[in-house]
Amino acid sequence: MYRLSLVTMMLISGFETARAEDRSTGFFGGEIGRDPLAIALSVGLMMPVEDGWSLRAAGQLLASERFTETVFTGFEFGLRYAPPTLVAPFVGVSVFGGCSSEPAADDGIDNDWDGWVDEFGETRLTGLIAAMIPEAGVQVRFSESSFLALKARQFFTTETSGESFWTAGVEFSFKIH
Ligand SMILES: [Ca+2]
Ligand SMILES: [Ca+2]
Repeated sequence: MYRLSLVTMMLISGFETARAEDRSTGFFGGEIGRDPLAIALSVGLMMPVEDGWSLRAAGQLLASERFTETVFTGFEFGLRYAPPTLVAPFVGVSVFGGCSSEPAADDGIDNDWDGWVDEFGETRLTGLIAAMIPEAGVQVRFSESSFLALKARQFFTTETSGESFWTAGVEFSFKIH
């Protein structure tokens, strides 16, 4: 827990530095794991800090056939190092926190505490998840701010079944301003 809060503090101070430089790029990616069958989709922002280091923040959907609740959505924060070459191997690590939910518009309860009972689209929380995700891969740059990456990641999750697994996937980064 101490290590996790230390990482969080490092990420927050890093994000403040990155915001000042304002050179962020957007990215989206998808990956799949075969044993167990798992899928992760992410869309986010990547902010160069210095000398090849980047901070990353993304919304992520994570699903696995072995999870108690199959699909979780949440946010991921991470750090990646890639040398500034045309073709660059990279390594990184991120933390993910998410939740799962189900429709709850017919149970007579205000599940989301917004003052409306059983309003259209109301859902109830069914599970929480956290994960630590080391990664490695190779990226090919098209310009200063865009690249295509092939990546492999290992998920260590708080789930009680299928808690650890590998995925492989692709990621595309693009300029946003
Ligand atoms: Ca409600
Ligand atoms: Ca309800």
